[in-house]
Formats: sequence, C-alpha cells, structure tokens
Amino acid sequence: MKKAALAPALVSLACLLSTAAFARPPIGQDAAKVTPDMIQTGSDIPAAWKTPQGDVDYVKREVMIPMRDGVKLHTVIAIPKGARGLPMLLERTPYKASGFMPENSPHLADAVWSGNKDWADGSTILVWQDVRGKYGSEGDYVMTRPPMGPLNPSKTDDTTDAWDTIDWLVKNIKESNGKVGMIGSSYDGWTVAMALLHPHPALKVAAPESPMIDGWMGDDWYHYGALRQVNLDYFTEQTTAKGEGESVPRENYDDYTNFLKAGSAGAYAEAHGFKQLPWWNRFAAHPAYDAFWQLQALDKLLVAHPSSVPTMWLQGLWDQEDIYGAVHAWEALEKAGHGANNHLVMGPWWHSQINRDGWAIGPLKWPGDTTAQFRRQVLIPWFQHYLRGTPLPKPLPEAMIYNPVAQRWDSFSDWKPASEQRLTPLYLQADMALGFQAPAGGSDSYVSDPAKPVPFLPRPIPQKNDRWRTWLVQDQRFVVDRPDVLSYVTPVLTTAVTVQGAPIADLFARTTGTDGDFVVKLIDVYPGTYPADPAMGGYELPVSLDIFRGRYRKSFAEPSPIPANQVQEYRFRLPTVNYAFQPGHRIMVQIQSSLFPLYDRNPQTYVPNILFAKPSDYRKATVTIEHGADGRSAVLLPVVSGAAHGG
Ligand code: PG9
Repeated sequence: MKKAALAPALVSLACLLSTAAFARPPIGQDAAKVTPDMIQTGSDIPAAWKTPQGDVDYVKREVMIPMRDGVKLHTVIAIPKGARGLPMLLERTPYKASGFMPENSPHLADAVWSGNKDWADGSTILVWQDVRGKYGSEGDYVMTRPPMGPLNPSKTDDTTDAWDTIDWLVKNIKESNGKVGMIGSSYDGWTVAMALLHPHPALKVAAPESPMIDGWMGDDWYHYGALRQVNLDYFTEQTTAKGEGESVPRENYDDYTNFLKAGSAGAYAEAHGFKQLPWWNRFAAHPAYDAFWQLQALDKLLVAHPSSVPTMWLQGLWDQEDIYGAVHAWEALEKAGHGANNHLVMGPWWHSQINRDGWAIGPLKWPGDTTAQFRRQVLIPWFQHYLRGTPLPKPLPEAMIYNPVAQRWDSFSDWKPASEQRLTPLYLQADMALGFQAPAGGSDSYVSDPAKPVPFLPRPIPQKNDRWRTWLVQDQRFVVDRPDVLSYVTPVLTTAVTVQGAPIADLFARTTGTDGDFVVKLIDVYPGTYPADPAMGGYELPVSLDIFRGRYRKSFAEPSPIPANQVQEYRFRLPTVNYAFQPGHRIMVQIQSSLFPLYDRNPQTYVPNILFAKPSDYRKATVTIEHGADGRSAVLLPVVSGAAHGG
C-alpha cells in the first residue's frame, strides 16, 4: 500500500478502536425504578442564584460609579436593613473593595473585616471602592497617582475621584443622610489625604490612618534617601496585574542572602523583570528628592490646599511602614495655622494595627485592648458627632499620644511641632558612655563592611515574616556585640527622663569612603531583672530609630560625595515619641551604617545612582564618630522632665 492510502486507513482503524473503547452499556440495570425527577439533563448551577434575604440584616449593592471622564469605579455598599437617614463611611482602596466583606454572613458585623466591625452596628452605611484601574474599577492604575498638575497631565486624580464618588453617593443612596466620612489606613489613608485637597461639601469628617504622605522622606519607599528594598515586592504585587499581582520569587529562604547575592537593589529588581513596570522605571530614575518626589509630597500639598474638614491624623508609635506621614501632615497644617480642625493621634501600634486588636505590640503588653477602646470611645463617637450630630463624650484634644510607660493616653492641648521643641543634647562620650554633660573629646571607629551588613532582625529573615510588623520593638541585644555597632549607654537612671516630641540625631563623623549611611537608635535598656515581666529583663527596646543616607547631608535634592576623612555633620529627625525612661533603666544610643536587608546597602563609594551600583563599588569604610569639642555628637532629646531638664 502506498503511504497516502495507508494514512486514512489507519485513522479509521483508530476511530473504530476508540468508539469501541467508549461504547459501553449504561451503568445501572433497573431502568424501571427510575422516575423523571431523578434525572438532570441540564446544569446543576442555576443561571442566577439569589441568596434568601430573610435574616440578613443588611443590603449589599455593587455599583459602578461614573467619574467625570466616564470611567466607572467599582463600589461595594453595605446598607443596614431598613436604614433611613444614615451617614456613609467611605474607604477608597487599591486592595480589592469586595475583600472588605470577607465572610458570607447574614450579619453585617460578622461579614465585614476587623477594621469595620465596630462600625457595623446599624448606624452607618459602609462603602468601599476600588481605586481607578485596580480590581473591579475601570481606567488606568497609577501608583499613588500624583494630583493633576505637572506630574499628572490627565483631568482626574484621587481628589476628583473621591469628589465624584461622594457626589454620586449623596445623590443615589436614598437611605443616607447625605453626609460622608472618609477613613482608611496606609494607601487607603493616602486616598483620604488626597480627598482633603479639594473635599466635596458632603465630606464631613476624615481619618487618614498611617497615611503614606511622603514616600521619599520617611514612609514606604525611602527613609532620608535609603531605599526600603523589601518593598520591591509591593511593586510587583500592585503593578503586575489589575488584581493581585505576584511577589518576587525567592531563591533562598533568607532575604539577607537573596539581597546580598543580587548586589544592588536595581540589579535585583531588573533580574526579576522590573523593567516591564512603568512605576519601577519612573522610580529608578529618581533616587534623589527631586521634583518627582517634592511635587507629590502631601504634607506640602495639604498646606497649599487646606481643608476645613475635621481630620484626625492617626498613626502608630512603632509604625514599621508609614511612621512619617500622619505626624508630618499634622505638623505642617498646625504650623500653617490649621490646628483648629486637625488633630494628631499616636497609639502604641504597628502599621495599621488600629484596625485589629491592640492588646500588645511584640513583647509590650497593654492593660486593655488599646485599639478597640480607642475606636469605640474616641474615633467612632467623633465621627458620629460630625455625621449624625450626636454629642461628643469629650472634646478631642489637639494631640492624643499613648504613653507606653505609664500605659495610658496623654492628651495635649499644645503639642509642639518638632521645629518648636526645646532640645537637650544627650552626648556620646568616652568609654562608650552617654550623658547630658558635654564631653571633652575623643572618638570611636568601626569598620562598615558592605559584605557583612548589620541585619535589622535576627537571621534568617524570610520574605513572609511574622516579625515584620514588630521589628521596631525588636530587642537590640542581637547586634550589641557586633564590632560595627557602637552602643553608648548612660549610667543607671536615678530619676525618670521624660521625652515628648521628635529626637534629633546630630552626628559629627568622618569616613574613609565617599558615601555612607548612618543609623541611629534611641533605646531603653531595661534592668537586668524585671519582676513585672521577667522576659523583659535586660531588654533593649528601640524607642525611636531611623537611617540617613550621607550623600544627602547638605541637600536632599542634590546629593554630593562625602569628602573622605573629613568630619561632616549628619543631622536628622527621629520618629516622634512620648516616653519616660524609668529609674533603674539606662538610655542607650546605637550607631551603625546598615540595616539590612530592609534598606539597600550603601556602596560607601559615591556613585550617581546607588540603585545601580556595581559590585566593585561596594567597599569597606572606617567610620569615626567624634565626640570632641568642635563637633559633639549627640541625640538631641525633647526632654520635658528629668535630671537633665534642670528640674
Ligand atoms: N504601606 C503600604 C503602602 C502605602 C502606600 C504606598 C505603598 C505602600 C500599605 O500598607 O498600604
């Protein structure tokens, strides 16, 4: 047989065999017993399922709200059943609006996520909206889209989107009283702050919680120019897909190893495909605090466009992600004369903990649930006052800041912005001492080796890491013996030293390199034994810490090489505190040149863009901290009482 004739013959043989294989008699022999109601010929899935609403205590609506440019934003609305004249609480999010009602329950309080449970008592209509371009919303997503203007030539931003949403809500939700409050943490806090730049008249009250305000100075992306490279996962999670994107795959369990092996943060990112991400390309082109960052810094924009909306700026004292935003936004507004409608609240919390329970942060335990108490006794009554006209249990002070030592909330009628505070230097002294008396002279040196950066947590540091939330209260004994960490400590205190405000690190240092980072930690050293909580014996608790990239010592916008071996001043503000170092404790200041892999390594050789430093740029440097008369290194403390305060 010729080849051409063989092929059809083989095909028909194969068909025969396969039909034979599948041709089988029906299973079950006794057809006579079968009635028609036993048989399903179509799908078991109905065309449109409707949940019976009998015992459901709310109505859920999902709507697409049109914006001024025709783009529609996906919005989930939960209305207590039978509601009339209720206010609305709006949260705008890039994190999936439908996820804010994770449980399928007939009771609203059971259906919503932890942050909304206390609001779900039937008094408030809850509204969550996907920001433009994420999850169910139409349009293009732009990371923390800058306001319309030079960085955003379009005709919309998150200010107009909030305005258009509120306008639609008050016109279309007939169960409402036409009043809206806005709330949300972190990115969602940023959307609240954006709404305040030109608020809709129906926006009556707002609470930006741990808002990202300035991503370069001290929130998510950089701290004073040092890159928070563990957030590179956020770039891919947010911008590789409209829904939930991917995190960066890891070769090793320990991120210390992953980032060290990659070299620079840019090499790491681009090896993982980041060049495909427009946000990364914009980001990577602007390592310094140039117009790209300056023009989207919200504290400045809020002052330029102040609102009269009563606003509670809220954040954690140990907020591991956005420790800069709320306090700086509040200070900027207060200094510009808008203190009357702006309040500051700082709780003993990690990032966004306000929306979860607040019994503890790491090893620090509080006498009650600080977040639930705050939500129920302060936040919600304050919102209800503006949204429903209910009386306030007591007026909200200018600032309310938790005192972690006295374990109570302190109220302040005149909380000083950092620029107005009175500071007392706590000097670095000979023999690794620390004290309020000016030192005569001396210096201490260490070798900072980029091949062995100081970890920010005990290793291994996996990507999915339970300790991330509480790393700012990590016991610092794990680095105290490293030769590249200087630990200065006071004698045992005989009087309490109370500090209220923002400490300032003021280092006079020289380095053999031409660039370098400085990390300063203000630490409470517990007594060796601590009967009230034995596990805290000798604990070295960071009270306030931050990192500063040396090239920005003269200008954040225009970095310059550090002249090798010349003393330079590095002065930077540390996070705000309300703390009392107790008698029997000691105060410690630690200084080091890396905090890895949270922050990228400084190559210690000046290069134009550290993101793309080459392996040969990373060099050891000897760093010398001076405590001499010409330049006295100190941490300047906002001491309000204690021996050093002279009273
Ligand atoms: N800290 C997160 C974030 C905010 C804004 C921009 C990027 C990241 C967050 O928790 O939303």
